Amino acid sequence: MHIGIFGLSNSGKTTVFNASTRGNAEVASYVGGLILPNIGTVKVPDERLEKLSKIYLPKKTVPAEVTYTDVPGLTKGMSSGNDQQAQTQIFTHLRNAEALLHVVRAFEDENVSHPDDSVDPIRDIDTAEIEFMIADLGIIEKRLKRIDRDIRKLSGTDRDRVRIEEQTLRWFQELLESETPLRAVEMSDDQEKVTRGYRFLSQKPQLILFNVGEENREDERKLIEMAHEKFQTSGQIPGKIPSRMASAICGKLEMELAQMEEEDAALFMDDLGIDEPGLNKMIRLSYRLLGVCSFFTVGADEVRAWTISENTPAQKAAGEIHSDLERGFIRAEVIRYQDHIKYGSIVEAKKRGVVRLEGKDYIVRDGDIMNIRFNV
Ligand SMILES: Nc1nc2c(ncn2[C@@H]2O[C@H](COP(=O)(O)OP(=O)(O)OP(=O)(O)O)[C@@H](O)[C@H]2O)c(=O)[nH]1
Ligand SMILES: [Mg+2]
Repeated sequence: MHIGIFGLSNSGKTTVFNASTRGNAEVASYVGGLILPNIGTVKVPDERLEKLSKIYLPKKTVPAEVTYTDVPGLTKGMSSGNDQQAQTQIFTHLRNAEALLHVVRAFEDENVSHPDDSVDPIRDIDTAEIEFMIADLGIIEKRLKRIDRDIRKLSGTDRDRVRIEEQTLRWFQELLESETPLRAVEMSDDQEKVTRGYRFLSQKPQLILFNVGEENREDERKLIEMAHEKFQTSGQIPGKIPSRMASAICGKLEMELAQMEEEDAALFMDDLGIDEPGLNKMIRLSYRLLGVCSFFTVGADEVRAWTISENTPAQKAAGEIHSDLERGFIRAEVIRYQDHIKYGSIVEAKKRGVVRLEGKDYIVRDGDIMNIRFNV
């Protein structure tokens, strides 16, 4: 599970990266013309896991994880100027990510320069989106130049496949030329299959994260609403995987919070009138953006969150724990998290009849607590 952080230079990417990974990277560095990104793994905060842990007092509590990659920012004219090579490298790192976190500057600070010389978050979202669309177009044009020759060389189903690829790419080309990002369109399975390998940037799910200053924290809501309106981002809609979401944090404040001891941080948040760091929400949203959810296993040894794609059947989910559990799957004992909390223990929950036995095709839901019965 891998998320790429991008944005214009000085938008606060490394600040957000450091706060979430509790790291101290200075800048994503260039070494001999090569970009070395900062890579860090983050535990997904989940109060359900904490509550289960308080019930079981296990030796180990293992949360779900997400990996973030922080690359240098885009600068003005990068796609055409001398920095073209740098941009190609940055985009290659981003293409390898499953979803993107777009850090957008919304803080004022005259000591921090902006590549466009003024703070204008909505404009910056457009700027980055256009760079993505230009890059995607470039890839498509290059491929289309040679695709006829390939089609002539091929026959049968291979030729059919490349024909579908060609049609899909021509359609994408039209969309991009009319400034429609590819994440906005619905594709057939065939179209998806023949274009998957391109890993287009404008197709990746995206979380827009406004980095607001301490002095304009109250602008958060306004910015998010603007993004909802202008970029059709959505909040968390149950049962639906959104392709673009918007949220906000105050990077500088989060950085300070991340460096404090837990108790001091709690006091500090009390003063600010917030009940959890903004980063937690950001991490949860980006986890969700990946189209994944968590189920739990519980016991005296370990209470653990497991990451699965939404709509995963029980047998396949069991394979996430161990391949033997998938191979020898018999049934899954399943209890909803809320029921477990309500009745305090599985034994009590069983008495109340809320522990169900499910077969291999049962679609696991976010927050299910599972015990897999298997035989190998
Ligand atoms: N005032 C203020 N400054 C911030 C905030 N977030 C980041 N900064 C400052 O902005 C500057 C750039 O922050 P970085 O996190 O390095 O930005 P970046 O996006 O990683 O920059 P590049 O990697 O060069 O693209 C630093 O001096 C930060 O201290 C904020 O919320 N408020
Ligand atoms: Mg940086």
